Amino acid sequence: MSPTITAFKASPDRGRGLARDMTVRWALEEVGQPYDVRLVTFPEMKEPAHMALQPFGQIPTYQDGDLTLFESGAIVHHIALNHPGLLPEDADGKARALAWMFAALATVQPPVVEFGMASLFERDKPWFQDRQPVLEQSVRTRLDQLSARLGEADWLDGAFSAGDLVMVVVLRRLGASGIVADYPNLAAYVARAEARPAFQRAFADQLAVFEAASAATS
Ligand code: GTB
Repeated sequence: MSPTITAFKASPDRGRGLARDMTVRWALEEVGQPYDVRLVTFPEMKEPAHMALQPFGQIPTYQDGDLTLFESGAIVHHIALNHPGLLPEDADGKARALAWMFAALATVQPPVVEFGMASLFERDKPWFQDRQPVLEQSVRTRLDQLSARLGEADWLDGAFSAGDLVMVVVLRRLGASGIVADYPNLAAYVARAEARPAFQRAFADQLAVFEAASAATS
């Protein structure tokens, strides 16, 4: 039996691969695990059947046999632990890759999301002009530090790992802002990750879902 994940029936990101099912799709593609996708609407995500899988009424979820998981980071970690390809063989390397996953989600992502949400939803607010540079600086502080750590390396800690996968997912959310382009090594890091065949397959699959939903409503 293949695992089943959930994704937006019509993603608000218009197929740019920014919704979190992309993280899980990419991880599954990296390890060569086929999977099924169950598409859900926003109202369906708030119904009891989905809330039983995801207590916050969100996508993605992951079901494999008796196991149900939510939180994209936990799902990627589970996939990485159970298939070769996304974690180093040695215990210390595994622990460091996990640290990078946490760093992506707990240290880099918060300012990235706050900046993005303000750009989307607060442009007409009186505080926007004062607050946005502060939020942007918080993002740049983290990117300065990440850029310094990455240096000229291809990946954050040796071979490509789940830590890189999750970090790139977070950095991609800055795409429209152009901020990553100010950091040539980070821009190259994201491009290197996006060129991976597994990323390309995952991206194409989620885009096909969005295009089908658009065709159905036009
Ligand atoms: N921490 C959870 C995880 O990593 O799994 C976060 C999951 C999450 O935020 N899910 C979002 C969701 O289901 C979709 S991905 N939202 C519906 C709701 O809360 O009611 C976040 C997302 C949404 C849209 C864009 N976009 O349009 O660019 C990007 C990212």
